[in-house]
Amino acid sequence: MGGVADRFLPQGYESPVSVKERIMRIKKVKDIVAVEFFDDELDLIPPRDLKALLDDQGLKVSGINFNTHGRPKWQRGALTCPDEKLRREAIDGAKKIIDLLGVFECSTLGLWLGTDGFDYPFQIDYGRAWDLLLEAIAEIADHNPSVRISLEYKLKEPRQYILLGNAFQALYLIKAVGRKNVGVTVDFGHALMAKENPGEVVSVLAKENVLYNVHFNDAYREWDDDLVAGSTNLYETLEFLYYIKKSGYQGYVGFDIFPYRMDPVKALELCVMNTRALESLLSKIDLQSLEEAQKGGDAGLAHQVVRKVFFG
Ligand SMILES: [Mn+2]
Repeated sequence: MGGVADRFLPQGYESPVSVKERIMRIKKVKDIVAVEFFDDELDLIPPRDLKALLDDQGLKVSGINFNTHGRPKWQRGALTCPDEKLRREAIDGAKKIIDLLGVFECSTLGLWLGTDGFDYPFQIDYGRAWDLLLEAIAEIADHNPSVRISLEYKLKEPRQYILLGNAFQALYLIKAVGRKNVGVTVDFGHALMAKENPGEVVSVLAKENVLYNVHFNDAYREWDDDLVAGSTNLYETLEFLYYIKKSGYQGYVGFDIFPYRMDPVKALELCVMNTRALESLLSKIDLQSLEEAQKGGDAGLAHQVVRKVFFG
């Protein structure tokens, strides 16, 4: 919502934008009911002041994410940091956000662990790293079992390999840790990047009751492009939304985008317009014919059913 930067223009594509101005920008977009943010926003504004600003605009908080990637002390890992003192600070930092969620009437802590991973062969002992990760997630989950811990996987970046790189590594962690309040944030672009089919992932995670949050965007697959949702890969996007709906998912669909060279309000408006238009296309699919085609595993028949919503 403003001041977006990348490594080629680290000072940002526009001057930094205040929290209040960013909230006002969000409010300009119809149908946006909630915001999700990283905890470092709270370095700029006290929690109660931020809550008041959001209340003034009628916006809820869908989740707060713990920023471990933007703090140099955790460059070699946060929950798996080899320095036990810094690792303890990371676990306690997550718990501190959990304790703050009540202020925002929010029950979801997002964990995207961008630095918990490795860059080179032989750099870390994978078994030890996974033990540390499992122990840390268990401790964070047990801190308040009524808070949902939503793990956002991503194949790479900033690390060359992130430990939680795909949906099934996340699902393995959830099964191994055995806590009822740990689930997954599926980011459409992260799924593409991991060579996953986003619709399949949503379907399986929902079946396991661990689909906690959805980040909707688009990408060309090689990278986490964070493009406007519904702008690039239409069939797979339509299928993604189909399985979100079919699974009975009751959570938020959030837009996680980086509109570097685009007006952020316009980009967010386009996300909403595309989502609404895709929902309307979904309602036009002949579900009975689709299910018949799927029973036989016939791609030709299935495609014939779905293509009609695009081509009539
Ligand atoms: Mn995301």
